[in-house]
Order: sequence, then C-alpha cells, then structure tokens
Amino acid sequence: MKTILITGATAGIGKATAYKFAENKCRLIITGRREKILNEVAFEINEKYKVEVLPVCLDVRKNEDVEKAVSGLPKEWRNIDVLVNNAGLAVGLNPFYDGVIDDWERMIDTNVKGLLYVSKAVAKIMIENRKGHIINISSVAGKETYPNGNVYCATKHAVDSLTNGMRMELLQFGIKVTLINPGAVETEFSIVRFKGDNQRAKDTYKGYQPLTGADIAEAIFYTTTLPQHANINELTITPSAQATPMIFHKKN
Ligand code: NDP
Ligand code: 8X3
Repeated sequence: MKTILITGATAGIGKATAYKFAENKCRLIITGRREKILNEVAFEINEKYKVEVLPVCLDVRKNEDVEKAVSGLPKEWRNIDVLVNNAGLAVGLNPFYDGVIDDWERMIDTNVKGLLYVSKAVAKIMIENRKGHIINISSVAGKETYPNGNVYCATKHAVDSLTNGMRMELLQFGIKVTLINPGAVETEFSIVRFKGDNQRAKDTYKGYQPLTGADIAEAIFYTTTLPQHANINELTITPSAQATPMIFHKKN
C-alpha cells in the first residue's frame, strides 16, 4: 500500500487529491494549518475509504516545524512514496507598484520557500529509500505572466524552475519529479486571493465552466500510475474555455 503526503489538504485541489488517493487504497499523511478542518477531512476519509490517515497540522513556512514533523514521523509512516507539494496561494491582484509587502511575503514564503522546506525534508527519506515521486503544483501562471499577477506568477515560475532542478538532481536515486500546471480551478483560491470578497471570487468563474479540484486530482493520480521506467515530467490542464491565463471564451 502506497503512502502519500499531501500539503494543503484542508481545501480545494489538495483535499480532492486526498480523496482520490484514498479511493485507490493509499494511506495518507495530510497537512494544513487549520487543525479542526484537517482533522475533519482525516476523519471523513477514514470513515469513507477505511484507509489510514495521519493529519499533521503544519505551516509550511516554518522550516523548523516542517523538519520536526517529517523527522518525527512514526516509523510506519516514513516510507513516503509520493509527495504532493500543493499548499500555496495568491494574495492580491495589483500592479507591483501598489503591491502589499505582506502579501508578497506570504506568497514567496509559502509557494517557494515552503515547497523547498517540505521537499528537502521528504527527499531525505526518499533518497534513503531509493524511490519516490515528488509532484509540484505550479500553475499556468508559472508558464506565462499576466498583468497584476507579478509576484504570484514569479513564485510559480520559481516552482517550474525548481521542479526541473529537482528532477535533474534526484534522477540518480530513481525518484520521479512531475510538474502540474492547472488553469482556473474553482476552490478557495480566489476567496483567499481577494481576501474574503466572496462576490469577486465568484465572478472569477462566471461565464464558463471552471475546473474542479477533482479534475486536477484525477491528473495528479494518473501521473502516479505509470510504471517505474516512465515519468510524466509536466502536465498543463485548463478548462476547455481557457487558452492562456488571460484568454477565456466566456458566455454572458
Ligand atoms: P485552496 O485555497 O482551496 O487550498 C489551498 C490549500 O493550501 C489549503 O489546504 C491551505 O490550507 C493550504 N495552505 C495555504 N498556505 C499554507 C501554509 N502556509 N502552510 C500549509 N498549508 C497551507 O486553493 P487551491 O486548492 O486552488 O490551491 C492549491 C494549489 O494549486 C496552490 O499551490 C495554488 O497556487 C495552485 N493552483 C490553483 C489554481 C486555481 O485556479 N485554484 C490554478 C493553478 C494553481 P490551510 O489554510 O488550512 O493552511
Ligand atoms: C491560479 C490560476 O490564472 O489565477 O494559479 O493564476 S491564475
């Protein structure tokens, strides 16, 4: 039975990914900052799929906590087969000259530094085991910058570049590395980006059918089903009505 570690499993893509792997009889380590929700997700998944779920309340921005959490995993949970680096966020949508420094720091600290902290801690185990698969959730924003997306786009470009580096450096240990670039997915993402402005968040998905977290979970899961000799390096998935981060075919 495979062990899957998913960061940011309290909502959206991460939560859907947890369900998808559980449905396929994997055991899960799930993380997130909101402890109550995290425990509820763990409980629901365990009830529904009868697989073991270990909730680990964690802020990926805190390297000491990340190191402690990973090195302190009980022996029977250390054999991690797949790491899904999903925790991430966009905060704000302003020209950089009106940017809020705290928003920038939250994005850089979570999307880039947090992903690195978790990857380093888990790679140590995977290197010892000479096996593993790291799946980094970037974005179409990591492929193409759009106006007012400045720092968010830069963090996802960094994830793109780091993924390539990880693949090169982990190749010798038989560890696979995959990049997933979703387009518009209706999750809590826009509520977070617009700081709780639910109407503005809703409007983001008006006039077309956005992806769901389950759509991305399906793709993530698929990349883990290939035989050891084959790897999907990168997948970009958008709604059928989206061509680039900015170009949508919307109906009024
Ligand atoms: P959600 O806001 O629905 O979920 C984000 C998850 O990340 C939550 O579980 C949240 O948990 C967790 N998270 C955020 N910050 C931290 C932190 N500091 N430490 C630990 N966990 C954290 O968004 P999505 O599911 O949409 O986003 C998931 C990933 O997908 C992100 O990396 C995002 O950039 C990317 N993405 C999203 C797209 C979209 O359109 N929705 C498109 C392209 C990429 P908690 O708050 O409990 O900590
Ligand atoms: C999230 C999608 O286009 O809002 O990464 O940046 S987008």
